[in-house]
This record gives sequence, structure tokens and C-alpha cells, in this order.
Amino acid sequence: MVQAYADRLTSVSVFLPVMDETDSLTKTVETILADCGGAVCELLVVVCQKTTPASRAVAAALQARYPEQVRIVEQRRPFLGGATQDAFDLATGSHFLMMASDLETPPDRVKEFIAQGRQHPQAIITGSRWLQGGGFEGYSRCKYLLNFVFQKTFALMYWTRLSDMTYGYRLLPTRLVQAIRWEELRHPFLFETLVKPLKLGVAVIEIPVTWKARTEGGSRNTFWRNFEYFRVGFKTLFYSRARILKPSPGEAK
Ligand SMILES: Nc1nc2c(ncn2[C@@H]2O[C@H](COP(=O)(O)OP(=O)(O)OP(=O)(O)O)[C@@H](O)[C@H]2O)c(=O)[nH]1
Ligand SMILES: [Mg+2]
Repeated sequence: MVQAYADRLTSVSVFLPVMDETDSLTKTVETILADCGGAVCELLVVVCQKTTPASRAVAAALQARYPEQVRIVEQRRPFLGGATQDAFDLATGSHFLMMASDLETPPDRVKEFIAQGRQHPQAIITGSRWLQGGGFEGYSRCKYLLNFVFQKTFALMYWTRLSDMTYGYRLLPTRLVQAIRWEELRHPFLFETLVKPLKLGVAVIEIPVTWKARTEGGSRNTFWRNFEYFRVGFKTLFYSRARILKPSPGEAK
């Protein structure tokens, strides 16, 4: 039987990693709070040593404007995966929304993730760029092709109908993300957060979303690092439940 990690969606912790975003970050926070402020208990704005002074200033201004919701977190683990794992440890909402602050995860769709999460609190709600109604705007041709082949290969290997397993726009039960033993620190973490729950039998529901290339700042992912995603997909395929989950309290390490 699949364990339920949430009975109800009562509040959402939103993860917003920041490196060089300013206006995009402001727009993201404003949109989320205007559309679904009542459902969001906290916006975890995660910054690191490389976050620009301009971005830090914008984050501080947002915290002054919305002191109840915006929380600035100095990340301890490195890179994007590390920033997400730090936020997992701190989240207090029943659900955790992974997204970005560069507008490549359009914030005006947050309300739909939350509405779906209310209907299916035990499931993961994930954005898909490949479903009808979703898409890519300004994605390089080469990455588009690679992405297509990747999605088809791993859907077959994991025997799933999912069309997009790597888009880092998804809502997950907080107790689920806190129960899993995470390994990746860089961008392939976005894939790990889907395949590990999938191996545990957690239901995953896709909603179509259009990814649009950012106009402010730059990506932190290098092209060649995209091949690292294959390693994550292959090895997790052979993981047991015990290998995926953290030892429960009282269990010997
Ligand atoms: N705090 C923090 N934020 C990060 C880090 N790396 C990336 N980010 C932020 O996380 C979000 C996603 O990172 P991007 O580098 O744009 O990655 P991406 O869009 O998933 O990757 P591509 O499709 O390859 O461009 C952005 O808002 C970044 O500013 C990090 O090490 N620490
Ligand atoms: Mg991006």
C-alpha cells in the first residue's frame, strides 16, 4: 500500500531560489500573494553567496513589505538542489511548491497548482511543457530535441504516462519531501524529486504549463550538465524503498 503523506492541503510553502533576479522576483511574489495569499503560509526566498547585491536588496524590500510571509533563507548546502533541500528542512506548510524566481515557472499558474493540490492532497502536481496546452518559448532547438528523447526514454523505463519529468515546477506534500533521502545538489535534483516519489508509488498529476525563456539574468545550468540527468534516472530505477527513504526515528542508521 502507498503511504499517504498528506490528508489535506492546508497551507503552502513556496520555494523561491534567487541568484540574479530583481524585477522577476518582485513580480513572482506579488502575483502569488495577490492570487493566493490566503493559502500560502510562507515564501522561502533562498539566497547564497553568489546572489547579487541587487537581488538581495529586492528580497529585503519584499520582506519589509510582506513580513508575515516572506522569509529570507541563507542557504547552507550548495547549488540549486542544495537550496531546495535547505528549504525542505524549514518548510512548515502541508505542501511545498518548487518553482523559480526567473518567471520560467509562470507565477500566475500557482493558483492552479494549489486548486489541484486541494483536490488531490496525496499526489504530486507537476507542470508539463509537453502536454497539450503547454509548451516551450525561446528554448534552444538542440535542448528541445534532447528533452523530447529524454522524456520518452524515461517514461518507458519507469513505465509511466508522464510527459515531463524534469520541469522544476511542482507541488509536493511536505512530509513526503522530508521523508526522502536526497542526493543531488545541482540541477538534476529537479528530476530526482520526481523519480524517487514515483518509485514509492506516489501519484503524479500533470498540468500543462508554457515555459518561456527568462528575459532577466542567466541560467546556472550548463549544457553538458544536462547529461547528468541520465545518471540520476538510471540509478534510481534500481533503488529499493529503504534506499529512498530516510531511516525512521528509532531505526539504526
Ligand atoms: N539560491 C540559489 N538559487 C539558485 C541556484 N542556482 C539557480 N538558482 C535559481 O533557481 C532558479 C532556476 O535556475 P536556472 O539556472 O534558471 O535553471 P533552469 O531554468 O532550471 O535551467 P535551464 O533550463 O538549464 O536554464 C533561478 O531562479 C535561479 O536564480 C543556487 O545555487 N542557489
Ligand atoms: Mg531558469
